[in-house]
Amino acid sequence: MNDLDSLVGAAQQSFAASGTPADLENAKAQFLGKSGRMTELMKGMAQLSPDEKKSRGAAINLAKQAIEAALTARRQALADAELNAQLHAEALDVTLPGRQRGQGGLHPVSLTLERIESIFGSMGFEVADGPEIETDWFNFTALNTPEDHPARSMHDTFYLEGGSEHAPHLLRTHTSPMQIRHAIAHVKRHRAAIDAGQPMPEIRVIAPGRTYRVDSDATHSPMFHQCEGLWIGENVSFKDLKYIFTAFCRTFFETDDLVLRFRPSFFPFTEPSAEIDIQFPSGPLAGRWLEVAGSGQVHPNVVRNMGLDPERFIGFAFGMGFDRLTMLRYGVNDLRLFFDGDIRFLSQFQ
Ligand code: 2NL
Repeated sequence: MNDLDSLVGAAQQSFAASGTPADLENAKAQFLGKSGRMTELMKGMAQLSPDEKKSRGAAINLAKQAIEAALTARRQALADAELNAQLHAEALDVTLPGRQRGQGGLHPVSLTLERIESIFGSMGFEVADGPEIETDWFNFTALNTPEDHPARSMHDTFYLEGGSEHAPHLLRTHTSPMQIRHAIAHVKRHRAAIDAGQPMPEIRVIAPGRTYRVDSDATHSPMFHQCEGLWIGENVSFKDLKYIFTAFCRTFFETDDLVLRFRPSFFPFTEPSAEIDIQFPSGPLAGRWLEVAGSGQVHPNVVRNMGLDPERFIGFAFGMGFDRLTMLRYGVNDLRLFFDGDIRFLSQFQ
């Protein structure tokens, strides 16, 4: 092996041993640089004869080309390795499933609300909406509730600052005020026809929503959900109430032989009044009377506060808490579970 072959071999070895582009450039300097070994060989040519120069020059050139080719190949190999390492490090598996966003769903009490609206909607009831902050006229006075009634005390009702001495503001204690507002607007729209003795389209409305009372324990929450219903016309009687409410309960609980009981009671806004109890024919609650609603024929004073003559217009109303209906339907025994916001509990109702 001559000196040029061993130089080429040394360069190839040195390039192969260079693990990074910087190492490789250092190795290159040793062989091809200004004071590198190739330059040394060229200098050695000075003493040669013209013929020797010619053949030696050609041999050196071949050796130089071989070293440059080895350098280029190694540069390419290092660049490829770097690119591969980068591609590997930044690898994306496009076949992996995406990160799902939670589906979300309705709260069980909202599911009940939708059921109530749909069932009463199918029986021709509109859905009223209205403010949660009320004046005491809409919440109490219009509903024939006397000034000294215990429900009006600060013990039972959340009063708010603002309002006036004659119209204090409060958090509504039932959803009746929405029905009063709905009835007054309805009567206003049909005032001319009513006064002319023509028929008025009946008031048939439900009012679902949040209500507030100063009360908090295992079975009472200061905020709870209520749905009231109101049907006023010239020929509406207690038997319509019994029919409507029976149909509602049987549809709501999907139990055709559910039994209802109307038990005499008292409310300031109805006369006569009745509690409504239900009884399941079978299942874990069979044989027990469960109170689900209050009801009655709308008191003449309340009919008058709607702008109607109680001698001509008559009707019924009812009110029920639907947190309790939700508990009964799903077999939940603690009201607080609905308001704790534990997703493990709430997600079971989807
Ligand atoms: C109960 C009792 C009841 C009403 C609510 C009502 C509404 C108007 C006129 C007359 Cl606008 N009455 N609502 C009537 C009877 C009972 O609720 O225990 N609710 C949970």
